[in-house]
Amino acid sequence: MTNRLCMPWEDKPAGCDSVVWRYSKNPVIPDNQIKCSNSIFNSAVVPYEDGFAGVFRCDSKSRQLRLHSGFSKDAINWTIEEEPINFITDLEEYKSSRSRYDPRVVWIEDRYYVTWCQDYHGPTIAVAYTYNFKEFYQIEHAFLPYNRNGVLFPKKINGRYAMLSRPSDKGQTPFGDIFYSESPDMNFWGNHRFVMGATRGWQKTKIGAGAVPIETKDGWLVFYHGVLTSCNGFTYSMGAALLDIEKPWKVLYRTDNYILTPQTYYERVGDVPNVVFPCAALHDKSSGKIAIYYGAADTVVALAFTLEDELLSYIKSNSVV
Ligand code: BMA
Repeated sequence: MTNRLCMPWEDKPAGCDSVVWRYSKNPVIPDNQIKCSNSIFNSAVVPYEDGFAGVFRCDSKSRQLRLHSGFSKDAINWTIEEEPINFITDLEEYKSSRSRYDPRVVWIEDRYYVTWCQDYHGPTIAVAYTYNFKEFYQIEHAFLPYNRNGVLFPKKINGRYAMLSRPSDKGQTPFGDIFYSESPDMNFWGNHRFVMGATRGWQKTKIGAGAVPIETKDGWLVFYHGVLTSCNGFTYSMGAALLDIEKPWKVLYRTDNYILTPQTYYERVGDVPNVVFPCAALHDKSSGKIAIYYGAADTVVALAFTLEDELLSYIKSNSVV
């Protein structure tokens, strides 16, 4: 990220005692922003040229799960392409996939990489790269089915690309822990390591990495989702963890409390109620400002803010690893 990132921001409201606070004009992207969309949620944004670009999960009115690219000057008002991304690939068996969803986007070295969940005999982690958010080149899937929530680190670690992911099943997955994998070439993935598992309370059923990790003085900062099962189904909340810089499969700290949970109307009511699902974060190094993009109730995209120093001390003093 640049030192002068002109990112969305609102100061913490007076009287707010939580470490993460919501944008007052949420949601930033409504369900019907483009003609074909039933819902737009779980989407990823990054700084691009003199503004921002992103990859958006747009479920269509025929309920196909698709990815669309988009651009913005201020990361709040977005122009999203009406047509889904047509991924360029020689891999015939990947072209016909019926479902693409939950993208993450990251700049590594010389290009933007997109990871997402794609149906290939069940969900697995697909990978593509782009230079301009117009042409996207899809390469080999990172893992065998079934897997979700593939999130790349923004740089090589110990000389290798690094990714978090969450092995899953074909359905709604009543379990799930986060693992770490490495690749020398973004093609072959191995050296798999357990990072952290589902524990208790809001993160008792399963967890999954959310935004691309942010490098801080205290470790890799990871926003992740945690799921609780109630008699009414799943509730998705957000937590944060700090992972060791050199060995990111070592968890240094992890919030015992959620840092965001469904409490507003747009988080509690929608196609899937009670979901906050982080997929991206903008970070301004010089000011420590962080803007977190999350899907709300599988229907809209919302935005929340935090400050790096305040969040790091919160994580360290409210941690159960
Ligand atoms: C997960 C994924 C997400 C979704 C969440 C809540 O399994 O499918 O896309 O936001 O469930 O429905």
